[in-house]
Amino acid sequence: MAKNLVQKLIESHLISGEPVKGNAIGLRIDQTLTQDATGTMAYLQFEAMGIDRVKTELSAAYIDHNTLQTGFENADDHKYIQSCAARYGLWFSRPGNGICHQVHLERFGKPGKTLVGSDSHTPTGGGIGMLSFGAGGLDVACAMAGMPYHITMPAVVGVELKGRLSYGVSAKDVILELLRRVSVKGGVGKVFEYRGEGVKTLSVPERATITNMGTELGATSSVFPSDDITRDFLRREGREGDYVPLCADTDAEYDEYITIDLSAVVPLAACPHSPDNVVPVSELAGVKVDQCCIGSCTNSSYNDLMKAAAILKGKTVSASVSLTVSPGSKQVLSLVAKNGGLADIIGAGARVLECACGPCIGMGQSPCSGGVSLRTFNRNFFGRSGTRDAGVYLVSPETAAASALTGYITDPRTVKGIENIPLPESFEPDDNMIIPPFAPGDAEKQTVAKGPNIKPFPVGKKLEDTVQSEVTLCVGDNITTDHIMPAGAKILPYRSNVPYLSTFCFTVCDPEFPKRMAEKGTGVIIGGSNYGQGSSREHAALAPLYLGVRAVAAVSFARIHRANLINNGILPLMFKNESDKEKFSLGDGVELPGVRSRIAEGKEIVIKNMSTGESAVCECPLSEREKQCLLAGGLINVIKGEKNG
Ligand code: MIC
Ligand code: SF4
Repeated sequence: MAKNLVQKLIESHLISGEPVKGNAIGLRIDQTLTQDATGTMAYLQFEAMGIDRVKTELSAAYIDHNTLQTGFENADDHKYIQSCAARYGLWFSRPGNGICHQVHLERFGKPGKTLVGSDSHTPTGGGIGMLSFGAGGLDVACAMAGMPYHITMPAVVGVELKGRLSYGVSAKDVILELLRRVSVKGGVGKVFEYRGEGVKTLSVPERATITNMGTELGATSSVFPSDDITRDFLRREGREGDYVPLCADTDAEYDEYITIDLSAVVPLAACPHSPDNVVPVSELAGVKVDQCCIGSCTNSSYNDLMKAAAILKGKTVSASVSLTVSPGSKQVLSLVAKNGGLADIIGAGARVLECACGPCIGMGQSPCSGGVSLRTFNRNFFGRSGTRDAGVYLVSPETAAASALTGYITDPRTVKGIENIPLPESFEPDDNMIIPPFAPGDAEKQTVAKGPNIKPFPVGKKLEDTVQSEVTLCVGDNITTDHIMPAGAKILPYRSNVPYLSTFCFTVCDPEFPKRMAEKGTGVIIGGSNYGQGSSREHAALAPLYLGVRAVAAVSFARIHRANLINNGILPLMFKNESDKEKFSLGDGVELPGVRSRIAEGKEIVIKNMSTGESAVCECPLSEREKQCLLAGGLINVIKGEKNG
């Protein structure tokens, strides 16, 4: 039978389950990556498993998020991660070397391999034909320990690309077009596989922009075929040997079909506060801009920056705009410097930041009060920029650069000079900022360095037969992990200190939540649809666990967050009738009678409202493995139980 590329990649890595849509499957994982904001927890969990050395083909640890060091905390985390890499056989990418997804694509990613990363944008690897997933730290720790990665067999969407992009239109506009059509929840349970003639017109960095931001669709992953363009990219990276051709069979079938005519795509922008709130840039023309930020794992490649440089060349950034540029990697920055782009960027008055996530995760550069910020990033969730009343628009580098010059949102098709920037003949790779794994024998002699801010992670307790609790928070649809566990320069240094971090939990929605939880010691959260969208940060489950959250009852869940809740023993319950959500208000006493046996038997769960006498029926579809996790109070308890006999 003819197969699509996703089916082929899954079948070549299948360890358990039938690869039929909706089934629980386990996949062999070839590579892992972590970044520093989620890495500390992942390595603490890996250490708790008592494994001597990573069991993957390749595991890499990156420092790219928490690079603003206003105290000892981030520096201590970097040191801890570096020492774990040395001790357990990982590659270590030093701070300054770049954003994990960009560097992984440049130096380590291989077509046909599987990759799990403790960052939701890990599907960037799909740009070179990898099957790559974002996951919570514990799932990455398990993959490092050689365990399979468990997902629900996804539906595969065949995205047929036709034609080629017109002048001033970029790959960013393609994924924004998809977000406009599909929405931030339209991709849940699906992998987007790109195909068709238009694929050949896109370079690897352009493909990676699309697979990177496929995460905002809620998708499990996104993937492009591996073809001559992939080979050419790898050759320029000095890695042609890593190339393998991969594509779908000619008459392969898909669960869904989407067609995008690249020549009909126009410059687009996602308006505040959601990546799917997309309109043509031309409709926003004339909106006054305060800040433009070019960078992030979505748009910080050599070509992205050189295109921006071509627009900025010989001009000056508008007096009312602050323009920042953060290159994706040391490789990008070096080449842009060598080829004159950096001089044009600096000459125009841009503020050049280090090769890191930077403003994308609120590590500095918060916009002014009520400001309009145009960012080439992938997320514009409420409050993420660090300025609550700022309006963040997601755009292409061309739109950001053009607008930075005029001071108003500007359609890049109206500016001249966006040359077709070719890829450099060689990316001139230099891995001097990547420390290779220590050899067995040497690795065991390395000691792990744990600073005082690194505290043990919380562990759940065995699920009791009846849970008695109280509604401690009611929230609406599309709650992001940035609502649950905000990031930013002030809070991120505490990613290794869950007790302290938890004092910020949900404060974006309700400043009293942590205090209320501390008083009650137990709680149930009532949510809407697509609860937990966005980041893979396990902290959005760890902090609620620490505070005593027992269950989240919502209309639906985002994939990674649901997995993180289960891994940490928090029940993800789905209202059978959406309107039942209205039966619960803040402060209502609730009871989940017989919940332990009902979970074990795969039955529906009833939530009784003890204050009003009403009740709601919830579904909680679980694989066998997930059931065990919830019954034991989390995956760590299951693993420990298995080890002890
Ligand atoms: C993000 O873009 O939100 C992050 C920061 O990269 C997160 C990871 C984290 O919260 O540390 C992600 O996307 O998973
Ligand atoms: Fe970093 Fe932003 Fe990419 Fe997350 S989305 S990995 S914060 S650049």
